[in-house]
Amino acid sequence: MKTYNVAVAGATGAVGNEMIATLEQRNFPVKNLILLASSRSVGKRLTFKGQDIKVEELKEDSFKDIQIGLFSPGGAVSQKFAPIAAAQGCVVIDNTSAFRMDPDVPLIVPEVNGHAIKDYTKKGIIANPNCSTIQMVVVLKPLHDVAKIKRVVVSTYQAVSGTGQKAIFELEQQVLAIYNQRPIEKKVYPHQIAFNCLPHIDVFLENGYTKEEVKMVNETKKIMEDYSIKVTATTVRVPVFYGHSESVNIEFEKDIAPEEARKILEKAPGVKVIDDPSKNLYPLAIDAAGKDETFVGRIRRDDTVPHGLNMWIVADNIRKGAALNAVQIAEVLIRKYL
Ligand code: NAP
Ligand code: 3JN
Repeated sequence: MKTYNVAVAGATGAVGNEMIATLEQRNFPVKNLILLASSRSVGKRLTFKGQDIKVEELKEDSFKDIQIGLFSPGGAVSQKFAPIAAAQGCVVIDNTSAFRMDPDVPLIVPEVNGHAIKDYTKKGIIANPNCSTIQMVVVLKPLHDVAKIKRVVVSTYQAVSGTGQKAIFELEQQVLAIYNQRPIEKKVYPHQIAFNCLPHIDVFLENGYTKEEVKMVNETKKIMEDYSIKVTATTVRVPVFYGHSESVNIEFEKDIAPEEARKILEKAPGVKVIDDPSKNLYPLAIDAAGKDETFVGRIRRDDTVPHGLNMWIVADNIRKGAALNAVQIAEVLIRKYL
């Protein structure tokens, strides 16, 4: 079997760590694994298949003889280093927003638009979408194919792991401080996140929306390859460690009954329907954590519009929302092109 030299850039982060675990769990054909992070992490060691690997500093010469780069070192770092890696023949799968809306960079969720991976040749870069977009489009696409979506209204309930390792620590510390009646510290978020909800993810833009909300709108259209779909989003940070949840309202062109939607989604790749309210069964973040599937439930009619459905979509934001989706892209890449 052909094997590949793989680099993980941002290896010490929440996403990078999960990428290493996902490569191992899915038995990706790795010849050598190179782990890259900032100069702060040089000398740290991480484990891959029982082997201790030293973390190296991400530099311009880090990509000699590397065929695949899985990137999550932050937007500015990807912006600089992805083209440098690509110029050396490394296909970069980038988890940041740096290249997502670049018309010469495919933005891929394999279950939805895997065919577009072929366009990686344009820049040597493939973009991984935002986590909240990924879990929504794996559910929207099979429904769109049957009843054509006109408009989507989404509200998210996003876990702190989406902000990285420091935010996971901040939630833990605030819960402990409150339990021990000590004052809380706020370093990552502008407000207390423990026992609270913050309608604020990424920075605010002039139009009153946050950048996270705008990413969901623009990325959904690009991945679904349909710019006629109207999307509006409200993104909210909640005190959950892993697993983003979404309330999604969909207006279709044609009628689609909840039972039909359930049947379609039961057959959809990467989707699992959990929808039996009589037994209190619906998707939960704590159950989705560590799982590969995107879970959907609470599928019901929205009678306020001619052809509307409401549903609840949950996935592990660090797995399907980031690391797993990136490794799935790499799997298609090696199966078809490398
Ligand atoms: P994190 O836990 O804070 O980790 C950041 C990683 O980037 C660490 O490995 C860090 O290395 C590395 N890094 C920072 N500055 C660097 C530099 N100058 N050179 C090389 N490496 C550098 O954050 P995370 O949650 O893993 O997220 C990282 C990025 O992934 C985010 O900024 C975002 O763009 C993307 N992301 C995407 C999704 C998605 O929706 N698909 C979800 C979450 C994150 P050190 O440990 O050495 O500092
Ligand atoms: O907040 C979340 O739940 C997901 C965060 C993603 C994120 C965090 C910092 C920078 C991104 C992203 O993937 O869109 C970025 C970015 O690259 O813009």
